[in-house]
Amino acid sequence: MSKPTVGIIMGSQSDLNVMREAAEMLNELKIPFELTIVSAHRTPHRMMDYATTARKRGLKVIVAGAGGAAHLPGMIASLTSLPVIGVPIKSSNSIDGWDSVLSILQMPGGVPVATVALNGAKNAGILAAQILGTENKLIAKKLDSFKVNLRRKVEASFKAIEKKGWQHLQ
Ligand code: RP5
Repeated sequence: MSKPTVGIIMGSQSDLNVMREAAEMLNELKIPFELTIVSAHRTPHRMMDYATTARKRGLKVIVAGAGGAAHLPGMIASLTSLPVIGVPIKSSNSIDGWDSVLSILQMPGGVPVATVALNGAKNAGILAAQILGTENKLIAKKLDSFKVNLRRKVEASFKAIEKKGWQHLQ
């Protein structure tokens, strides 16, 4: 098994239901990743250790998910120069999800976090793969076929609508 190039982390096990979509996407693309829990507030020393050793351990991208006062992605980005993709999660301590979105999105100048949509872990997995795909032709090829499949699905649905009429489709 080759070494993980993507690190998927989340603030709590309660985030896993959302974050598993990033893992499933990377699995589908056969990209080795590691997945663990790192809490900015409850395990701050572990967070520092994770971020400062990430590059040495072979990671190239970090996908970090958190909800509510979602400081994990931004703090990880403050501690490493690896690209960090932030996944805002609508968690039990979120008011309506905007708190998680804004905590991850509104980073100060100099410390970017590439923020996906609320609960957008699938897109975070795809974006991580796309970053790796800038250097890795095999990954780029798989992403190209992924996009072709997206197009084909839409084509199939508009062709079915044009042929049968929308009333006959689910
Ligand atoms: C955040 O608080 C975590 O990322 C999670 O989304 C949220 C709630 O955590 P639990 O109380 O469920 O552990 O730090």
